[in-house]
Parts: sequence; structure tokens; C-alpha cells
Amino acid sequence: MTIDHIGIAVESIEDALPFYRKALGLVPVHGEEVPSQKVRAAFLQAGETSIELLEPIGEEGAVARFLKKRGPGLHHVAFRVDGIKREMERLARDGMPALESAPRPGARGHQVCFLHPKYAEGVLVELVEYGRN
Ligand code: CMX
Repeated sequence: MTIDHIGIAVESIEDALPFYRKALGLVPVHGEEVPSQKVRAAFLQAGETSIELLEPIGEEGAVARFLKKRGPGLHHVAFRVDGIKREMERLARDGMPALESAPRPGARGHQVCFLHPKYAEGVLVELVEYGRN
């Protein structure tokens, strides 16, 4: 598996971008709203992986709750997989069921699922399969 992207929870994408641009030379290559997740997302290409800045839309949703509890910071690490359904079945058999019962549409039109942070030493893990939506 390769790391597809690293999700960072921020209060405001606009306020966060200058650091990434000035300090690291990273600029957004894609932006979208993911209403089902109640977030705005901006992807910054960083070599073969990317940084996903996540800004909550409204007071509800996983990212809004995260910010309220823990403040801005590392939200999740996403791994790219082939055959996400097969991976979910394998993980469930191994006692680590995904939070979703089936892959669901995520940002950039990909199929995604999440694994609870309790399985990965406190890190929320996302699996991403490209191009299946
Ligand atoms: N990373 C690590 N720990 C996290 C976490 C995260 N991203 N989100 C919550 N937690 C921790 C909380 O700090 C809390 O820990 P304690 O019990 O020690 O206090 C515990 O998990 C439960 O917290 P909670 O407030 O009940 O959190 P939620 O109700 O949000 O549930 C989770 C947590 C992981 C099940 C939920 O966030 C979820 O379903 N996430 C998957 C979907 C998602 O994150 N979507 C946003 C990204 C979308 C995108 O990238 O497009």
C-alpha cells in the first residue's frame, strides 16, 4: 500500500494555505466540498502523495467535532488500495471492520472507507480506491 494523502484538520483552508505555500512551496491542485462529510477539502500535491486540508462546513460532522475536541492537526492518513471491498472484507475477518459497511464516495470521486483510530495507535486510517464512482 502507498500513502495517498495525509488529512489535516484546519479551522480555515484560506488561513492555512500561506504556510504551505511560503514554507513548503505547496499549492492547491484540487478543491471541493464533500457535503456528505460536512467538509471543504483542498489537496496540495507533495511529491507522490498529497496533503488534504479539511475545513468543516457547519458545527456538525467528524472534522468539526475533531477541531472542537483536539484543535487543528493530523486528522487521518489515507492509503491507496486496489479492491477496497476485498480489503474491507479481509480487515473485518481480522477483527478490524471499517466504520462503513460498504465503500462510499469520497473526495475526488474515489471510493473510500475509514478504520477507527483504536486500531492504529490513535490514528484514523482511510483506504482509497481510485476511479470507481
Ligand atoms: N484521529 C484520532 N482520534 C480521533 C479522531 C481522529 N481523526 N477523531 C476522533 N478521535 C478520537 C477522539 O479524540 C475520541 O478520543 P477519546 O475517547 O480518547 O476522547 C474518540 O476518537 C471518539 O471521539 P468522538 O468525538 O466520539 O468522535 P466521533 O464521533 O467523530 O467519532 C470517528 C470518531 C473516527 C468514528 C469519526 O470521526 C468518523 O467516523 N470518521 C470517519 C469519517 C471522517 O473522518 N470524515 C472526515 C474526512 C472526510 C474526507 O477526508 O473527505
